[in-house]
Amino acid sequence: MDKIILLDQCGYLPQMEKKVTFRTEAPMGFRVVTSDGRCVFQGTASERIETASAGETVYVGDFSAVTAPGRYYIIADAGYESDPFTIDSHIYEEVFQKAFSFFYLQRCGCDLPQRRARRYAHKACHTGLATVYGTREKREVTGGWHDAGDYGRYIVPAAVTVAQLLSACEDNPSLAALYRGLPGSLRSLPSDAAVSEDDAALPMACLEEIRYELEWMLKLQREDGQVYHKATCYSFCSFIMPEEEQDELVLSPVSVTATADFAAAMAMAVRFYRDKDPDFAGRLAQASRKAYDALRTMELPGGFKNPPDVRTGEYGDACDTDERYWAAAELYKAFGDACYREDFERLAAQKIYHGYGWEDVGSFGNRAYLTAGRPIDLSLKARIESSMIALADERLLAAAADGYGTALLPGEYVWGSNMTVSNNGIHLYDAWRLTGDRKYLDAAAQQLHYLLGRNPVGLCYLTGCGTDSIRRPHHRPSVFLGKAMPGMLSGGPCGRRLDPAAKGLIPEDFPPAKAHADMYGSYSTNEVAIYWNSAFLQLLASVTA
Ligand code: G3I
Ligand code: 9MR
Ligand code: ZN
Repeated sequence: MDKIILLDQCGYLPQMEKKVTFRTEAPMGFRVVTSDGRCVFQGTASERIETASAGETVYVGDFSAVTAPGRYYIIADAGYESDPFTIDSHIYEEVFQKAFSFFYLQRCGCDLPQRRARRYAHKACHTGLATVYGTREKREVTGGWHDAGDYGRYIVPAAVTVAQLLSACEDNPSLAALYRGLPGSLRSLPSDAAVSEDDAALPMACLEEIRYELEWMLKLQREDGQVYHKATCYSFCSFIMPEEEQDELVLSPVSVTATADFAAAMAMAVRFYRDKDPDFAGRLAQASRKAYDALRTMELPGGFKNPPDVRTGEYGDACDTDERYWAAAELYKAFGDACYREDFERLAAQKIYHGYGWEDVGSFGNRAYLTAGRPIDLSLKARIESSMIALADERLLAAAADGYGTALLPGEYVWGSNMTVSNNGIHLYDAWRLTGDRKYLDAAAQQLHYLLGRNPVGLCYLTGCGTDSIRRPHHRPSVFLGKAMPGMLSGGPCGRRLDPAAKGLIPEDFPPAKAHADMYGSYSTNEVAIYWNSAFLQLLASVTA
């Protein structure tokens, strides 16, 4: 039976707004009760919200007045009980730790020893040379993180993931500093980067993990500066462990989006590594500028398309202007050359772009320009800010019309909808930073609560967290080992049936926010991906900062 009371299964920080959804026919009285049965709050869920995305009318209650740390649950007057939850100022530390650990466990090209990876230990995978598509040239491209439930490694999502993880560290350095990696991981820090007192506030272990991806990305840049789109096999393998995928690796052709995103992510990374490792930062800077120079003469209209015999993820994107926009802003911030500023201002004069996802990356550009710390055009600054606030205002309206607080409209439940939920939260957070208006921060936090349990499916979408979370994600090691790796965000409901499992299991007329199948086969609703986890982590870090 469907759950009647929906809330964040992980819990709330004491000062957070706390809303709860009741799937009842009428307003519902409820009590917040401690685990030993003491009632600490009594209220009525009286706000009636017709929620189109879930095909339901629900009632919403508010227990923000409960702020004392503790373990609680909710009892409705009609007798229904909620999942238990915790109120505590440290509640999200473990969530952050788990979701960040995912990146270590996705590492490609190195042994994951048992003392660190436990059940998910495996031997080095994908260590063979890759063939440059259509040639006999071979290149060494080991390293990086597997993209998702498959073992491909793709530059476009990699760049976005790096940018979001760095943003998470920047927005909430003290949360990020608590990440110490998996058991034993500090031992693998380079000796000159040993954690000292001074470094206590710096997310060393996070930066070490992100560097693992950056080192791989550097290998995908061609001598002329252009960047290969991806390193994968020709097709997806079956549900096997990564080192068992022994098919030939192929480097798909270069693309504009890969080259631009690469330039941007490298430029962004420079400022995080400059003090800790100037040589590495220098390599990043050089690679970034070289990619940007190459980009000036690159034109591949229509975006990247898989060669006929390559059947792995495409990450095709017909519009590459927002990627150029992000690169120009990020290089201006990192290096200060007037040409980068001119490029950005020329593109921004035509359109202000937004987006923190693999396909739309404009928001990274806006952030970089606004925080460049260098001369910028003040009237353009004002236009970017008001465009960001207008976007957040649209999202605020959508969230208010949804009984679960999500800022998605019914038509927006696409493949990876949980990424969009996360990124909507970040747009709302951006508006909070610009205006100081608490309503944006509260709405941003609602996006987090939706992901962690206050949703129409009634599951915590992050594996291994909460009382009732995703158990059968489309993720090869999890399927092979029969146990969901912890800390992974499921892609989330998808309004269209885009895989055989979803077609077979989800009725055609099911409402979009419920169109999810916690089944291994459902890659369009229940896969995982590095850029979904990074979106989640950036949202988590920002709203709890
Ligand atoms: O862009 C259109 C939009 O205009 C339209 O309104 C909307 C309506 O459905 O669809 C949008 O296109 C969607 C596109 O993503 C952009 O969001 C497509 O329907 C949807 O099929 C497509 O899904 C992508 C999927 O690959 C299939 O290509 C996901 O975003 C993307 O995250 C996913 O990525 C895969 C990799 O290919 C392989 N590795 C796993 C990874 C995660 O599943
Ligand atoms: O595992 C693959 C997943 O990462 C992709 O998102 C998905 C869509 O491209 O494809 C999955 O692989 C399936 C393939 O497309 C068809 N044969 C079965 C594969 C595993 O379910
Ligand atoms: Zn691998």
